[in-house]
Amino acid sequence: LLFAGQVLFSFSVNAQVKMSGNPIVKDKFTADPAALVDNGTVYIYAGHDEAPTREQRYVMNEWLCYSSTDMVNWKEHPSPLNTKNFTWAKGDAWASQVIKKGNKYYWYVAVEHGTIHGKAIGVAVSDSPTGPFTDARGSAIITNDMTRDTKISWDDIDPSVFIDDDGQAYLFWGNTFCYYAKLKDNMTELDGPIMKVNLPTKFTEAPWVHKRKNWYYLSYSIEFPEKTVYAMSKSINGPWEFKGTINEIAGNCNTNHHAIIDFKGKSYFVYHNGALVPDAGSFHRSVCIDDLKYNSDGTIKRIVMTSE
Ligand code: FUB
Repeated sequence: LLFAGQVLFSFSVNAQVKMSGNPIVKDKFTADPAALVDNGTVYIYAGHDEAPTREQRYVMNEWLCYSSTDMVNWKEHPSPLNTKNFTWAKGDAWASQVIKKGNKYYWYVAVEHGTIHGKAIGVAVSDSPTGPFTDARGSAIITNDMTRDTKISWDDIDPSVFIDDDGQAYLFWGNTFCYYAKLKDNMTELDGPIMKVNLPTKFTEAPWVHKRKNWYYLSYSIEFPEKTVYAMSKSINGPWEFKGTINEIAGNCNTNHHAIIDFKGKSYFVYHNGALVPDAGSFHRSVCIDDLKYNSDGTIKRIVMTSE
């Protein structure tokens, strides 16, 4: 017996499936997408919303990985990372991002710390974009610090990593406040102090940093339900000028976590919404992809969310 809208498991791990539209994964709930382009392939890394369909809470134990060479046919890989891979963590496979440096792939994740109250950020490493990944440090790179800015224990979430043209890597993250710090060449240690991004708007969470034609873009979620907005700067250190909304509230879902990539001459906005099972709400999310287009001055046109 199926609940209305319950997802059927219709294909197996590693299957090559032709997805005919959004959401790109239809056999399970996927959230907080990050995207990586590597050697002519797009990899999507997502959290797995595992709560029973009627439960309105996050149950997230593992991250998932999908790849495509044409943005239409997606291959599911065996889950390359689980909160259990971080012995110091006690659960919550929240938002993450994978980046390549040299021949290694670094996966930054937010999890619940086992002994320090609150969320923390860890990093795993692999020789392959599909894993297996192992904890790169044996400890968190960022832990909750009640003295830093907020009195909340979940402000160290949503890591987003960016490598500038000169090879310097930066880690951005946050909830309520957006933080950033330089990373050392080994990608596993901070290189200098944690800084706060001065943004012209309120910030909720989900920063994503990318660069195009000498402009830095910082896109992020605001308000609840969330919409995705962005600011631009000529420097990674700001000042950031607010430019507007990229994506409206992704219907039927409180959050709107996103990634922005270029692939084979086009730009894409990767995000999640609650469209797969319309009455399942904010804890049963699904990754979608739509075209992202720039104006001639570098500003971003609003996303048109589609089911295509
Ligand atoms: O998936 C858990 C949290 O929900 C993420 O960390 C946020 O970005 C929001 O999508």
